[in-house]
Amino acid sequence: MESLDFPLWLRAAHFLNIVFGTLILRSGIEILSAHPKLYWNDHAQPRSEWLTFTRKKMPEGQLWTSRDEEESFSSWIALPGHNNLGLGRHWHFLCDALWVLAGLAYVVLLFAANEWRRLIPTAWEVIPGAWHTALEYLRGHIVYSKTYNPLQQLAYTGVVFVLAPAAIATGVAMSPAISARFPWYIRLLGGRQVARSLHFIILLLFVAFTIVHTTMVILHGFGRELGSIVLGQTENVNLPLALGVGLGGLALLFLIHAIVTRYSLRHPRRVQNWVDRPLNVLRRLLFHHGLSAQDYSPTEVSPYFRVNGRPPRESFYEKLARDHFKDYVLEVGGLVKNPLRLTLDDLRAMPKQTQITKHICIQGWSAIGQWAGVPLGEIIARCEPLSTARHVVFYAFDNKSTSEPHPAGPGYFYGTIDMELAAHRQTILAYEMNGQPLPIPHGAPLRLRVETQLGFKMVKYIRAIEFVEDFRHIGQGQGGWREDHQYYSTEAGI
Ligand SMILES: Nc1nc2c(c(=O)[nH]1)N[C@H]1C(S)=C(S)[C@@H](COP(=O)(O)O)O[C@H]1N2
Ligand SMILES: [Mo]
Repeated sequence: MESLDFPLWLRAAHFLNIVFGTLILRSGIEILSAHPKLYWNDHAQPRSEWLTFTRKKMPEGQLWTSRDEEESFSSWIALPGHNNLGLGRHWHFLCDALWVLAGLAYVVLLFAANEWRRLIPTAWEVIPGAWHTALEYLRGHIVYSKTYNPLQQLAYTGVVFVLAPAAIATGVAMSPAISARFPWYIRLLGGRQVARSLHFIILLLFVAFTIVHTTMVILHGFGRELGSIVLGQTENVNLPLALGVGLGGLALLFLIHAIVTRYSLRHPRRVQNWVDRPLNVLRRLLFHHGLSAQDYSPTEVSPYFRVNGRPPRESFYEKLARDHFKDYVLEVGGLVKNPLRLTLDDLRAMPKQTQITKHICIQGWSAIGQWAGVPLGEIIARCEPLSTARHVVFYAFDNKSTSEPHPAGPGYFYGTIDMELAAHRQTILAYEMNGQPLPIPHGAPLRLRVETQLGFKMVKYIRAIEFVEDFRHIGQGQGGWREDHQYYSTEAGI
């Protein structure tokens, strides 16, 4: 047990870690490209970023949206590359789940097989020991021993038991469902954008570790180390075989990346349906059912709130807007006992709810705003959906082919939520923002707020509401305009 004869399960775990780790890395970079800016404040205040990966400048005094800030990264660094946030997220979450599973199996086996002893330091002497080893290395003394030296113990334990859990903890903190249900959790971390920045720094630490680790392996004696990690041999290593297996593993890694990348770019809908949809079972379980407990204070309201989704350009909308929406009528229909037609005055006469919440856009930015309007539950109580109604569809006034021909796409914006989210206490039809009538860029005259979900679910410029049994016959059948055209997952709790 004191030698480095790695058992097969440990070598397999090492390889899986490389496969999932690199896929997570590239898909993570894809996600970053959708909002290539990092902040320490949850207003994601423009020009307050501490790090950016874009040269784009947003025009002053003119409406720009967060889609204009997106970058397109090469497939060499991003999975799949070319501005495909939806697909990047599918791979990121799939590989996260598999990486966590493989990691748990590894840790369980580590203890079951008593392998943990060589990895986990058992005495505080490891700290001065690691320091001395580091000094030795810096002096050019490569100290090879059959057991891990204190520096290795510290580094490996740190990666497995500190860095990996920290990556998970900061990743989960980015879920709107978690931050809505447990606002203290992101406060504890210093905010959502702090969690996002830390998530990125953790990535850099993983990369730094991998570089140093690989260098050390080479310095310690490449042949012997390769023998132990691919063949489990430390004595009399069969070097050609070790090299063959090692290179074979590397080739397999490249092949996996190449296939996943090409397949995603060619068959985005299949990736959405086959990779993402099965994952929704897990995502629903973890991120669907909690209620939002957000109650930020008025002093926390963001000085600037980004816009995503440009206002409608259709003349009938522009006419409504010119008349301050006095002719606006919200149509409520579908599988309901009482179809409704409600003017803004009708809506204002209903019970009013005000909430200060954090908006989290799928691209990465956040902002805090105060919203006031009618709880959707009030509408549900009045229209009385039939028992067959399972989803609520929100149809919008913005035709994306005119409001945002580039880089957006065809058809009118719409979105759906299920009856459970519709009944949540912070699900409202907002007609006010920060104490003012809802501004046009933010969705006048009426927009949805579903405070446990990503921003794209919160349809602006609502024209009509329909209760349906299924949404597969609407649009391209994915549950919303962004799901249809950007391959987002309709399950938007993370
Ligand atoms: N009608 C409509 N609603 C929409 C969108 C859109 O393009 N059209 N974009 C969504 C996205 S992606 C986000 S993040 C929020 C942004 O809301 P805001 O513009 O008020 O910040 O609106 C959502 N609702
Ligand atoms: Mo968004």
